[in-house]
Amino acid sequence: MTTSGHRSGYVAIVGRPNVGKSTLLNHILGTKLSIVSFRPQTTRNRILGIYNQEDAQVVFMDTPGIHEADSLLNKRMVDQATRTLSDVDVVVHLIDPRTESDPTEARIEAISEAKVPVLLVPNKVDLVKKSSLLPLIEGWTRAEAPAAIVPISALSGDGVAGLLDEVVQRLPESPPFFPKDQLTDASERFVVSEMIRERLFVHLHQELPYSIAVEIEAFEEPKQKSGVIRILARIWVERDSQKGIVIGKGGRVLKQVGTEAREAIERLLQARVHLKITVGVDKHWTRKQSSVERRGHFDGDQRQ
Ligand SMILES: Nc1nc2c(ncn2[C@@H]2O[C@H](COP(=O)(O)OP(=O)(O)OP(=O)(O)O)[C@@H](O)[C@H]2O)c(=O)[nH]1
Ligand SMILES: [Mg+2]
Repeated sequence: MTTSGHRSGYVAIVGRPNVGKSTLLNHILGTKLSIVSFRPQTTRNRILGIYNQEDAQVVFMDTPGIHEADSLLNKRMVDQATRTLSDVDVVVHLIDPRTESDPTEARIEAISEAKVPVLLVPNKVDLVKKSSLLPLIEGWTRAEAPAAIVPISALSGDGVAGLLDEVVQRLPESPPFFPKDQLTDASERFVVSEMIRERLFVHLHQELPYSIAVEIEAFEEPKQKSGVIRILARIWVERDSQKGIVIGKGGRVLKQVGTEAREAIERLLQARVHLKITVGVDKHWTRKQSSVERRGHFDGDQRQ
């Protein structure tokens, strides 16, 4: 393959929690790689998703939402997002036009100070009137001086092709960094643990999802190609009382989570899966350095 005319680069997708970063990555990839929920702070790690077209490879990095972090776990998440800003070619900054119309309040310093082109992307435009975008765009142009402004709906895909064009034209000429059929650098184990965590985010109430980590304890490939993949997962909670809630009356919650997660994992791995989930207690793990590193998959686990 000749490299002339081929562009490659790294692109960070950043913004406040819940603005639609993971939804955008999944839409671009045409597959569900990064977990999505209606709750803020769903994504905990930097998730790398590789988009390929004939003359370009874009390595997108989905990041945790940037916010005022309190707990050790949250601080670690925000740290993952802001550190990403320094190793990319382009930054895609998603904003929610409903809650971030005023850039004097919503501006994130670390993004404004990024040394690479920033594309400002008002997302969820399916939920707002077109006329409300104009003043917003004027304000943000003054505040952040973005290289371009591209309104989109990550959910419907409206505007996403235009955003991809804006991204690709700003990447340097370079051969691809990854094989052209590779989707991510995350391990199957990590992505599988995320699918389970997403279902917990959807089914558990209030603060409980934020106390949860998922660990894959065994992942057995089948002996024959058409066989069943056997996965043993453990859900970690912080307190004894949380264990019962995760299991639910008569095991109902855990059963539902398990069924839905198994279906998602089967779609992802294109194989039949047997999934067994148990629940363990690691007291106050979100406040303990070593547990946050291990249970939060910050210690390089995604790439195992
Ligand atoms: N209507 C509408 N909803 C959207 C759009 N994009 C995302 N959402 C919804 O917004 C919610 C949050 O989406 P995520 O993709 O998880 O947001 P995120 O920025 O990755 O959130 P964190 O990982 O928590 O920082 C989900 O309920 C999505 O379905 C959009 O363009 N339109
Ligand atoms: Mg996310």
